Amino acid sequence: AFNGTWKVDHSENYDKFMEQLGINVMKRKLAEHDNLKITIEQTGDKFHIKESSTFRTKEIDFTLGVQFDYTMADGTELTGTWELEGDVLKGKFNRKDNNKVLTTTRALVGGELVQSYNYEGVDAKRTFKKQ
Ligand code: MYR
Repeated sequence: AFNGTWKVDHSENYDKFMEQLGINVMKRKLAEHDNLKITIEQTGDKFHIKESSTFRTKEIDFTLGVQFDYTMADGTELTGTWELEGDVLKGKFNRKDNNKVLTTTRALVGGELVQSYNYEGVDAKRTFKKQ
């Protein structure tokens, strides 16, 4: 059900979230308009993600419950896992540089893909529309 190509439509509190991550204002301004597009291909418990934005294109493979590494667009390295709880994908990642926790979820809400983010007490949300 997550399968498809999803293009970011709007974000809530994403600037504050990035600020909490320590991303400088210039990069935050660019990231607000990153035109993020993700293509999700799920086969059983395996996911193949194609990420494209004004920053980069990137392909990611992971298996539910299996730890993997991910580098954010600003270069920050994370390691963690995605798990499926009911219909919601729940991600728990640790920054490699300070070991602090970043959590994220993906859920389908009224035909849109909603991704939530939390880092050190700050929540954000990005809503994606299917292409
Ligand atoms: C994926 O499933 O797309 C790969 C793993 C994603 C890990 C969590 C992503 C957090 C991104 C935060 C963006 C911060 C702004 C640079």
